[in-house]
Amino acid sequence: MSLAKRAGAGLAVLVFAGGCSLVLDFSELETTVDATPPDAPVADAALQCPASEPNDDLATAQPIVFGVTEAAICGDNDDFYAFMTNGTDEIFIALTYSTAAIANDLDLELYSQAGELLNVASGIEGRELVARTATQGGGILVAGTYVIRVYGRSGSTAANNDYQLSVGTTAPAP
Ligand SMILES: [Ca+2]
Ligand SMILES: [Ca+2]
Repeated sequence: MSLAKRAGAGLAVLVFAGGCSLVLDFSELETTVDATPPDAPVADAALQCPASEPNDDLATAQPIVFGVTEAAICGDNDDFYAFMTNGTDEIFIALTYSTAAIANDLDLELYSQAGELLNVASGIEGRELVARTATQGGGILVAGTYVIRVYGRSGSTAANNDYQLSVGTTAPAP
């Protein structure tokens, strides 16, 4: 084979030394490549709204394991998540969301299972972080179950935003 050249949209022609050629049609392949990759951010918050419902109060907090949870606040209620810790690990909770509109700002709170508010993160930069270490956030959490609340800023019932909630024992990348 001596040469490969384009022969128009979606086509390639391979010319072989013997004089024959082969036309390859990539049109269908190119269409497939345009499809949204599976890890792309979800553009429409409504798509994620039912993902973890109902989880609208402390009592119905959805149990989660350490890792990343993707969901959305869709104007009508808060999202609550419960996790367990062993009393020795540092705990880092990071909430990331779009800042395209201030009305869709999201905030983050951490509660004890009994409902005591322990930490609040309520900035407007698209990323809220609660860290519980020996020197941050009030110290290492004692062993037990805790509840995370994700909600529209100032209790807004109009917030409509996707988010990623990361919970783990190592500090997330800045
Ligand atoms: Ca909810
Ligand atoms: Ca916020």
